[in-house]
Amino acid sequence: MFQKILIANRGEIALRVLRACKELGIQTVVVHSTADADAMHVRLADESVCIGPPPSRDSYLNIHQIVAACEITGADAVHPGYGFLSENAKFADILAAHNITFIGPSGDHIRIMGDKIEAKRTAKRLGIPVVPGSDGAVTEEKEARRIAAEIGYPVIIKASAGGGGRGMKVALSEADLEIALQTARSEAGAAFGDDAVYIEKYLEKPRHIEVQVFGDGAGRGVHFGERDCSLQRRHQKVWEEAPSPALNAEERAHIGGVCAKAIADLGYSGAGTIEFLYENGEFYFIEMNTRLQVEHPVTEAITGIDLVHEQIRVASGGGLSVRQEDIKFNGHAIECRINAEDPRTFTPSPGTITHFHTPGGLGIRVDSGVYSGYKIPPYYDSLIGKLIVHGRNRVECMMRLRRALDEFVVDGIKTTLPLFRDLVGNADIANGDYDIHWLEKYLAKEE
Ligand code: MV4
Repeated sequence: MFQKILIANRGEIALRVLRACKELGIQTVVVHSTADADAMHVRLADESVCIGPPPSRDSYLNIHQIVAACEITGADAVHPGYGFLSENAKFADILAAHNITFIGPSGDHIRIMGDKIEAKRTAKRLGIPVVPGSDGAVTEEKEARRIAAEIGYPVIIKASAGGGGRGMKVALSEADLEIALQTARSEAGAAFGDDAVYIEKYLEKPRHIEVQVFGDGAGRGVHFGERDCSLQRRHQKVWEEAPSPALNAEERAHIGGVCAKAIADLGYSGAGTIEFLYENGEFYFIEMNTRLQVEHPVTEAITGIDLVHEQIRVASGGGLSVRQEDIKFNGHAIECRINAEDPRTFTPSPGTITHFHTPGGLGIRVDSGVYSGYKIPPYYDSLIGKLIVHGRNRVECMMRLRRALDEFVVDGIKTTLPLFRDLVGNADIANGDYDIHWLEKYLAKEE
């Protein structure tokens, strides 16, 4: 087991990882920018190292400073959290070269999944169902026309170096195709320095369902069920739940089994998320994330398993603590992302939180690094906390969520809490009847 882990992140996820380390008796080091000197994770860590000024590229993204902080403190592993350097293959390689363990998959696995064409080709080879489309990059309009005619319109053109919604263009008919291909390629080249694009059938009303997987790096793979993350705005998830209201136990076991086998065959190590679009009873792979995700607590709630413990165990060579048959799904969980933003316009609202009171009681978890009197710096993303609610079934979970939202107090800044108080009373949400476009349509109507 590791002696000392350096946490290369901030906010609620730094605290989340720190808690896991404390439970496992592992010493903790945090790195922070000058803007985060008063952050909760800095106060709670055994050691802290200031690595630079507020802008992320000079601090949380500065690989040299982070490696130096490891050398100075004698940390033997790094947990990257999510965002920042968590999916940076070069960072994973540099740590390995310094004999420091990156708590995550190999640089090579990160690289494969970071290239969306390569990721899709790999998924297909491993038996994961993918969206119909081109087999690789498309450059010629003639070829694009042939593929689009074959799969049928509408089609979507995506940047291989994109992901998470960046660099996509929809063509409703052949008349749109040439422009869509040209703009997608030139935007991808400008944004990512890589103009490779690929074509897929455009699914019109899918849900976003992702499967939580783990590999032990030695040929074993397991799945922890799925999360439904269809409620998004501008590709930012707002509400996530597990299990998906759209799936039955048979579909869950089937897609989970396919994913677990793929992870085993890939020789993957650590936590991963296989993202699908789900429409008319079919799953279509879109991307794989090679990190722990913001919404991992809903999976923890329904399985009772600490996923950060598992990440640390696997990275230290101790293997997974569970076999597939030990993973049981219990009840329902919902996560609300509480952002320091206007609840209608989503404009960031940094400033001082004058009063912070979190709900409690059975089935309630709040992951947050803020406190009364904390001043939110304007330099980073606006997530200030997550409310995760568990119940024996979805109805009980929703009742508890409504009550917990009533108890939650965040004064001094605007937050997205009022949005959740509206959503929890909405009939479509109560029925689990929503797709990836539901939230944007709802917000457009409310204006
Ligand atoms: C799609 C799609 C429809 N058809 N691919 C957006 C984020 C990126 N991960 C993939 N995305 C999409 N890919 C095909 N073939 C629709 C989206 C999409 C979306 C997906 C998940 C959640 C919210 C979304 C909002 C708009 C578009």
